[in-house]
Amino acid sequence: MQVLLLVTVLVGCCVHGVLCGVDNRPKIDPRKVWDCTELHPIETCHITFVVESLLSMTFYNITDHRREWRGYRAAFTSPGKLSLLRDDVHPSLMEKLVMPASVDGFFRPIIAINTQMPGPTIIAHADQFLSITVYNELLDVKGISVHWHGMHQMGSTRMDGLAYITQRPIMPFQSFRYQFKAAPVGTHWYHAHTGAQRTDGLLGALIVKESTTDNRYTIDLPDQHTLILTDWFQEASIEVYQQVQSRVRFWKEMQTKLATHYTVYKSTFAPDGTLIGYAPFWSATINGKGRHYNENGEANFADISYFNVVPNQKYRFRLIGTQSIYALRFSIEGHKLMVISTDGFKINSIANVDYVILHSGERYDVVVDTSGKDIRDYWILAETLEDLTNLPYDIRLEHGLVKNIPNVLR
Ligand SMILES: [Cu+2]
Repeated sequence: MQVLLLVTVLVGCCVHGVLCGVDNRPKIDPRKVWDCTELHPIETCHITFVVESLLSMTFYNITDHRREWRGYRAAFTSPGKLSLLRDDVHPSLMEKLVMPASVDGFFRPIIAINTQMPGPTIIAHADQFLSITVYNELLDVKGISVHWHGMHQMGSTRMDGLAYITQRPIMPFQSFRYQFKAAPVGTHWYHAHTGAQRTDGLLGALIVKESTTDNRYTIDLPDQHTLILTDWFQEASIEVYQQVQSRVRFWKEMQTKLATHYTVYKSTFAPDGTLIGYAPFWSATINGKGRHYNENGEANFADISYFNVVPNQKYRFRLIGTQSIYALRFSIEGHKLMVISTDGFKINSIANVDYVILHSGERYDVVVDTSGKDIRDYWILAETLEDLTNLPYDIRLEHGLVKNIPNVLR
């Protein structure tokens, strides 16, 4: 009788997956690029997104497509070099670990897709069917949805990803399968369409390739030359939004000073008087990497993105603006740009452009010509547009950063 009872208890545990090591979480596919163009255009491309609450500057171990619960916090100890903060972890473990994003070198809650931020790049044929299953594994028990920015969704309105409008949000530990045709061609993206989740990292590039190559450029590698630009704050997006929308403006300084002495951040403006900074700029990143600059203009050790090119070629670079507040002026040191398309639409090319300005949601495809250039690294710049020349000193100090130079063309 005693034996029978013991067996019953064990079976009960297995059913709930608690003691038997059963993990019911969806499996994580770690690939950074889902290249659906490897399939025939009439074949449906099946993609899986696992959306999770993770931390920047933290490594995770993925074994058998499942992420271990514990993370390993890291720091930049010299320019671009990450080290684990715990010395009881064997260094060889680091090679096995993955970091969703180092962003600007600061530790912060983020939202990752398949343990990556930004999420994986999707590359599709024109008119190819995509089937994307999105699992909501967030810890904060909120619904999510994913909007496919730029997709016309002809005949598939229900797949537009607008929570409470075209679908119910995907509730915690549930999933939703988006099925739609990748059209029109061009540089597009996807992002959360609920609350402030987009600017915490629930986003990525969605590239729909033309069937023929445009002769204005020779090399089009969306897996390598897609640049996701964003502004990045120390606080989770919901805190930034709450402060700004409650009309108290931004009061971070108050918490470190006497209440009688606090300074609320004062908004900054463009040279033409346009309000552009209602929360202080902190950092900008390209593809989840960038450096933070302090009030003296000194950069920290955070890693930056590198984009490989060779001489005497014309490359198509695809720029995607995904910021929450700040527009960014994009340029490449020593190179003029040729703008060939915007927001996914081809335009009559505009050559000899010094810079393009990207607001949130905007895309520009530019041709970078490497002919006649010295062989060396060139800075890629993403700068805010604020006029800081006539501001009182304390606001400059609070504002911190004048110029952000996060990335390199090499
Ligand atoms: Cu959008």
